[in-house]
Amino acid sequence: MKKEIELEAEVKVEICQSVQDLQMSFIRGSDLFGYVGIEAVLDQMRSKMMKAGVEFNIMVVGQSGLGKSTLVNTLFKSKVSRKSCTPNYEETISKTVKLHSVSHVIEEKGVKMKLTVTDTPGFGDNINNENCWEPIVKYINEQYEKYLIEELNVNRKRRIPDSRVHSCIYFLPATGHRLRPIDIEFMKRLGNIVSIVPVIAKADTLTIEERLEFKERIRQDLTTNGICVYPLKEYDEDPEERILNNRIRDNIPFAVVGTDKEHQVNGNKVLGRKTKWGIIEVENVAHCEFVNLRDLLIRSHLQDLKDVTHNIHYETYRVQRLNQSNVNFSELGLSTWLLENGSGEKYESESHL
Ligand SMILES: Nc1nc2c(ncn2[C@@H]2O[C@H](COP(=O)(O)OP(=O)(O)OP(=O)(O)O)[C@@H](O)[C@H]2O)c(=O)[nH]1
Ligand SMILES: [Mg+2]
Repeated sequence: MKKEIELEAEVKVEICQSVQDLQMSFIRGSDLFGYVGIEAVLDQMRSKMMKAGVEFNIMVVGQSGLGKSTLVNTLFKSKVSRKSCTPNYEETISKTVKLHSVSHVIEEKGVKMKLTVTDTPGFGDNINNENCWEPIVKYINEQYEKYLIEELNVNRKRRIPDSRVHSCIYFLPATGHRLRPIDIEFMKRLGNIVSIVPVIAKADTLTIEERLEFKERIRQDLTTNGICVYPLKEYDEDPEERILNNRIRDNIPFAVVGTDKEHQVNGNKVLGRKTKWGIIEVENVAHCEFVNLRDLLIRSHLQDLKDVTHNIHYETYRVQRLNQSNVNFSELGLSTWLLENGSGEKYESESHL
């Protein structure tokens, strides 16, 4: 109650300062003679949201052969969209050679989500891996640029299509040692432009102790090298969120296992990797942390990831871009032209709608 009165006083001062000669009176719910229905705004927002749907874009990045493409398939074949995709057991995953996006529209309880996952070619195959982050950084910035151009357009669309990367899953090899210089360099660059969620790839190759110790060492290395990974402490909005996010921060990087195969376990079909000594169940929290990753991305932090992308990363890009070019329409035209005609590359995308 005390807090409420303080808050009310604060709001009054703020409003009166900003709007002079304004008389304000505050009526609390309990003082009302009847029900006005303010809370119904939540239903209105829900209904609008259900109609509009949600767009969410994930990107997978890391050294070649760590299981990025496999994990993309795992995401689509796991509970996220099991119903909406037809498993193709014949298909084998081959080496990814170019940036490639796959979209699925997933519907649950009337809410539609267009989930797009961008798979990237792995780095580390060349003798010289200098600047191997450049194509990824370029792709991420190009999506900001596309959004910016739409936003600045005189006849802009009511809903700007959003291809910005909301989350970048960064794959670390399960070496059991420490972060490698190449991962440090890569993540340092990415951390400034996108929300990174680091994961330990092929975690089935580590024992429980090795996994725990490796995770601890990675957390130390991330801190000592000043690498920004999601969720960042400075963006926690309240103590409640801080507690939730601290739990995630204490648990990253998630040790994941990927597969695109289903097996029978106790009469149930489960996504897993069949080995000589048994089946590693991808969606079993006792076996690996794939579910923790999926829950973070979809169940608990999807909206926050979108907000951070829009309010922090895109905003930084927008300010830099407008300052540097002092945007005028002729330049805008040029940028549009560059994007449409390929400032170089065109990326492949595929939709399963
Ligand atoms: N043990 C184990 N093997 C995995 C796992 N995930 C994928 N693999 C295997 O690792 C190999 C490479 O997997 P990909 O998904 O093609 O790896 P990638 O990171 O996409 O590779 P590039 O496209 O070259 O960058 C395949 O043989 C997979 O079956 C995992 O979690 N554990
Ligand atoms: Mg691949």
